[in-house]
Amino acid sequence: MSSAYSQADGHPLDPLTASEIKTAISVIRAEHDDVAFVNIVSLHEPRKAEMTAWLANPGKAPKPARVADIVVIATGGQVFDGLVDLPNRTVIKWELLDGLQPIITLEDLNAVEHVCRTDPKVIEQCVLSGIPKEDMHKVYCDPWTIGYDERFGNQVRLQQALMYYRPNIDDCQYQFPLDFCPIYDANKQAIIAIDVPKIRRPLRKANIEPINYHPAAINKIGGYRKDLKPINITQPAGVSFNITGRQIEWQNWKFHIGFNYREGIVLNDISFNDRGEVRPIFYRLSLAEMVVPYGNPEHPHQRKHAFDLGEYGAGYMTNSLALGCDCKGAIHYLDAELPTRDGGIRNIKNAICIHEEDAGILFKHTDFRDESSIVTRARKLVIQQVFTAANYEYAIQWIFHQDGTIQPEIKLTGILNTFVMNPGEDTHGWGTQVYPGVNAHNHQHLFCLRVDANIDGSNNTVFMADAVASDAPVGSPENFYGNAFSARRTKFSTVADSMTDYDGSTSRTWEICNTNRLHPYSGKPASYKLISREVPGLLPKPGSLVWKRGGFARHAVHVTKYADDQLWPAGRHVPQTSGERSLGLPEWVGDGNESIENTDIVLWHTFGVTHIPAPEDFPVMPVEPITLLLKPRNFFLNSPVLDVPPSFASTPSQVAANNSGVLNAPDTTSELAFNGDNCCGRSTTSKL
Ligand SMILES: *[C@@H]1O[C@H](CO)[C@@H](O)[C@H](O)[C@H]1NC(C)=O
Ligand SMILES: *[C@@H]1O[C@H](CO)[C@@H](O)[C@H](O)[C@H]1NC(C)=O
Ligand SMILES: *[C@@H]1O[C@H](CO)[C@@H](O)[C@H](O)[C@H]1NC(C)=O
Ligand SMILES: *[C@@H]1O[C@H](CO)[C@@H](O)[C@H](O)[C@H]1NC(C)=O
Ligand SMILES: *[C@@H]1O[C@H](CO)[C@@H](O)[C@H](O)[C@H]1NC(C)=O
Ligand SMILES: *[C@@H]1O[C@H](CO)[C@@H](O)[C@H](O)[C@H]1NC(C)=O
Ligand SMILES: [Cu+2]
Repeated sequence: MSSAYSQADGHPLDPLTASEIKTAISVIRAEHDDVAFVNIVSLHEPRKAEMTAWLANPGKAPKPARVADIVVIATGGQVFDGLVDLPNRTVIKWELLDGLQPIITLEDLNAVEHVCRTDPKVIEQCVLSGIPKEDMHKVYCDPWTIGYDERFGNQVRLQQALMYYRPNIDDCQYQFPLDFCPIYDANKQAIIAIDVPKIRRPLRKANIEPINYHPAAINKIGGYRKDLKPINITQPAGVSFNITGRQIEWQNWKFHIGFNYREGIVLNDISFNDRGEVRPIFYRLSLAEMVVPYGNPEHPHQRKHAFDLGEYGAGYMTNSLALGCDCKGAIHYLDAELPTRDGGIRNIKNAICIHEEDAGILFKHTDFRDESSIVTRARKLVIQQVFTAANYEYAIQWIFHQDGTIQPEIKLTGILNTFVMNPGEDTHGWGTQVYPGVNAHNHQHLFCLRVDANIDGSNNTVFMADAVASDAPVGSPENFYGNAFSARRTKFSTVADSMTDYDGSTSRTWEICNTNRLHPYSGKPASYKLISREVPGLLPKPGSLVWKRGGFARHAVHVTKYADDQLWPAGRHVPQTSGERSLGLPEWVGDGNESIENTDIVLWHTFGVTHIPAPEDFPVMPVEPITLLLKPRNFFLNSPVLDVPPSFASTPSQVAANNSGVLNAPDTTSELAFNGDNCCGRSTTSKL
């Protein structure tokens, strides 16, 4: 029994190992012989009370048991949710789901294209579009979740096939979209309907050059730029972090790096060693959900609003990363192990990359009197994954800074979702012609960051801070000159108080505070401030399908009281939810009267971009970054980076004594760009 159980020495939040996944599947199969497809086998995270007891005393407290969270599809198409206690090899929960569809896996997606190519009705539509029926091998589809289609409900498991054509196998198919949309039933493995628009739009004529991004295509249009010299990153003494299991230590930070099929990277038990005091900051951080609503109102485009995490999984879609391409320098990788549909194991090599980067100036000051100065360089630690959601790529970076700041950053790239347009057709502003005959529809990328806060302990309170002018008029005693302003702080006492939106005009931020620990100088509570400036509102209207299904996106911030298993704000099973009764966060918010003051809380932050496509985004989009900060405020006694060795430091007395100053970390690799040509400053001798 113990031979298949290999996790004995691991951390309770480590992802399930391949052997644990296999054990879980064999336990289920032994009891249920009708399991047709494995959908999910993932760590069922330990209950927080049990977990925090263990974290506080890993030597003595009982170690939380390893439990597998399982979803399977049975031969009749029914879906079961289960839990397997791994050490005991027992099924501790088994539940038939009604009207809920589990995540669509890559294998589910891959099944659709073949069926489309051989379906007579799809072939008929291809021929009507101008594709000879012998060319069906040149027809491709990106299967998407259907969103919710009231004609079919949610008892059958569906995908919608967005259709494309490739004249040549290496052509970018997104320049040849087709105008009809087959609907695939996963249980029947057949096309059950085709949505055909009233106005037909035949395949774009190949009378203009195809646009592609592969090397042969670039060579045809003049070749690659020749004026790039190599930039080499050298780390001659290796990296400054160490890793034990999945626990990383770097520059006073310590945390555990988890991973699951759904959220991808999950960071746990994040603490900072503040001059000897290990201070907890976050219990768990993850990107918990996202939704990409499209803005074209014409049927069936309203169905395009993918929940990429809840409907496909950022872990399931994760790329295997390559040295020097996705991450540069000295890289440490972590693999991921995930179940396959038939109960095997898929290993994603290099699913997560971990590396350091130079991060410019950390701080600097020059005394203008004598040019005595100090300059200290920063570096950052990056934990990264990249996932591909059909046409689009998302690079998720969790960036740690030396000053206690955590910066989640998402880089959007990949290819626009496109639809065919007739010559001269009016897009009505719902999209942009990015290439002749190619319409890229407007859309939003709205991400939900889940912040399970633990600022100096679990009793935290959230405030909203707005920079506002004094209410007192000019000439009044309190504001005689009219210049007064301050940060107005609004405490969130209840969940309803916390449901707030972004306001750039007041530089609005949110502060997660421990009001039990006041700063000795400022008198303010120890806190982490959420600074996020790309926070578009949800554009689909209240009452719309997206508004109902993606309740988390109705506000920039929601704060709820912590509860085990409240992890995913659009619900546990997202595909084909109708939004009649919004699942996830709206359920947890309830009537909003729960107290969230000085207790264990979770902050949900929805941020992102509204993407009005442009030709520069096509055929493959240069990275667009979206970033935000979780920044310590009134947390450290003073600047927490004074002890980072400077690159250069000179004092007024050293300047007066003609002593050039102290180089603490002489940089022997930087050099003048143009030898002898003093282009960039006063000093020709320094190598700063
Ligand atoms: C697993 O077995 C142990 C030891 O027999 C028992 O104490 C524990 O309650 C069992 N766990 C479950 C979930 O049944
Ligand atoms: C920089 O890297 C390139 C390979 O990318 C290598 O050919 C070259 O020798 C390196 N240069 C130095 C100075 O290390
Ligand atoms: C990891 O690094 C930290 C400081 O960077 C050090 O205190 C700790 O002892 C190291 N741990 C291991 C296991 O090397
Ligand atoms: C949180 O506050 C409650 C109520 O005041 C208290 O009982 C509990 O011990 C506190 N928890 C922590 C971790 O400080
Ligand atoms: C919250 O509201 C519900 C009904 O609206 C009520 O039953 C409950 O007592 C209220 N709770 C608090 C803490 O006010
Ligand atoms: C410092 O150097 C300058 C010129 O290099 C010289 O004029 C000055 O006297 C020196 N000062 C001291 C204190 O040595
Ligand atoms: Cu976009």
